[in-house]
Amino acid sequence: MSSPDITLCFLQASRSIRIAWLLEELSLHYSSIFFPRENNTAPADFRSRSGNNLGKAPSLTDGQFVINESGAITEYLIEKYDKDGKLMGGKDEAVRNKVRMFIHAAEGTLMVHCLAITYARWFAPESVQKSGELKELEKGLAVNVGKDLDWLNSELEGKKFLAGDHVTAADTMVLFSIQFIFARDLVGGRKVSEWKNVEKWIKDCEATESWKKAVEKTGHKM
Ligand SMILES: N[C@@H](CCC(=O)N[C@@H](CS)C(=O)NCC(=O)O)C(=O)O
Repeated sequence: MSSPDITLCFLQASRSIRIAWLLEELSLHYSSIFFPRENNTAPADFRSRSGNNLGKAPSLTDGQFVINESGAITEYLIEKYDKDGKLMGGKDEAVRNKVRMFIHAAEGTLMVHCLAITYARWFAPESVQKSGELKELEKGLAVNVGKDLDWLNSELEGKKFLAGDHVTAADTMVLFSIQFIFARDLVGGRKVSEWKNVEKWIKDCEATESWKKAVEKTGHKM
């Protein structure tokens, strides 16, 4: 196979870091194009340069292909370049099933729950913000986020990473969701120290050489 021609369109403080971390784990050579945020959103040229018509990050090109959606990019990269299936958890079917579940839970459960709060903050009318009703709404919405963290904490019992002793796509997908929750205070003011296994796992993920390289190469900052 000729060497891949991979470019990651990287938006600051975004899910793009999931893909940079995965690319580092796979030891793939890639270029990263950095886009700063403008008023919280992707800049106008992101859409045209990335080939993502929705204007959302991350977006990846590999030769003739443009792939969007962090979960789909993850599956694409693993299918194509992770021939021994290490990032999917190896040969054990139960572990692979777990990794697949986390790949989807990262967006389909974790981000859904915490983004409900982000969107309420962004879009609630001023009257709701000022009346204290937003705080009440946030409190209700944060219950789901707290339950997600309880679940993750129990999944991590006795494990260094989500699927065992090495990084898999479960970690590369889920870490951003969890960092986002605490960086944006989306669990009712509760601190990560309440979830000891999650707290340790975040540190272990951030201590991997692959994570550090991904951050250095892309310029990622929450
Ligand atoms: N489900 C998509 C979500 C993509 C998404 O919403 N990305 C955000 C950044 S984390 C974005 O591009 N925001 C900029 C904007 O909406 O302008 C994925 O997992 O890739």
